[in-house]
Amino acid sequence: MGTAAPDDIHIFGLRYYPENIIVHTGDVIKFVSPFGEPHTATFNGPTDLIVSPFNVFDYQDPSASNVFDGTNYVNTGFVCNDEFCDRKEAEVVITAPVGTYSYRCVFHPLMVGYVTVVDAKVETPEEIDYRQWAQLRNFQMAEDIAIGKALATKAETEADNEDNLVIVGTGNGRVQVLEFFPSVLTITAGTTVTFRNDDPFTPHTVTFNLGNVGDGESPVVASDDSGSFTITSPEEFATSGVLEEAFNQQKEYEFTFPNPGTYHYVCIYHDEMVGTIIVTEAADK
Ligand SMILES: [Cu+2]
Repeated sequence: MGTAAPDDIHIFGLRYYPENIIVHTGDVIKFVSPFGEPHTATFNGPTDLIVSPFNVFDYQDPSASNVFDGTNYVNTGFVCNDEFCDRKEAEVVITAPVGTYSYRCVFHPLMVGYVTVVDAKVETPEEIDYRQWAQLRNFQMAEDIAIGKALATKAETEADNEDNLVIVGTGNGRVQVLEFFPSVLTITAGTTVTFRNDDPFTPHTVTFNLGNVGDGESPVVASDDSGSFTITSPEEFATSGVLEEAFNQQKEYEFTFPNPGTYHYVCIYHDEMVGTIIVTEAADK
């Protein structure tokens, strides 16, 4: 489940690798998630994910049975390599008859995998040559990393060409790029910066000084629900709240910086995402 690019851009594939697996009745599929992003493998789960992606916590725990007979609900629960999940791997026993079955991740509406059960007399690719499996997996990972790099280049170019714009991650539902573009932006005092999430399916926040959050404040609730907020000092807590088109249609937030200083911010969901705004004296002072 999921992949990551080896170099400096944080690209994550929202896909099962391989996406399609061929098994016999009685085989056990092991789902492993090596990264922090949570996933599930859910058979006969919810179908309204794109409409209401945030009912996902209903699916946090594994279903009572991990035996999939072709018609029943089976859910691995949250799987990831992070304290957020109880487990890094999960197994599903396939007892379904010959046929093709789909399953999906309740977190990521476009993440769908397929299990094809073949007759016992038919060899599966694993039996023919184990390397075929690895090759397919690697091919699909390489494909997604290339998509991620293209998305990153597009975001980088767009942010470069537009003044005072920070792109808060990008993605297409199958691949997510967890970066701020640019990660360091220098502006003069009094400038307003627009922060825009270009990934319609991944929630992000732009949060300054999480350590100084006050009573009754929360990083997921915008500092001002008008869509813009003025930050007066580098120590002040401020947040955009959740930016995600599919969830709440709030994909942009503006912050104004009247005072010089170095302002660090993070996305509370993704450790990879850290950014800095450097505010210099206004030219006319
Ligand atoms: Cu994020």
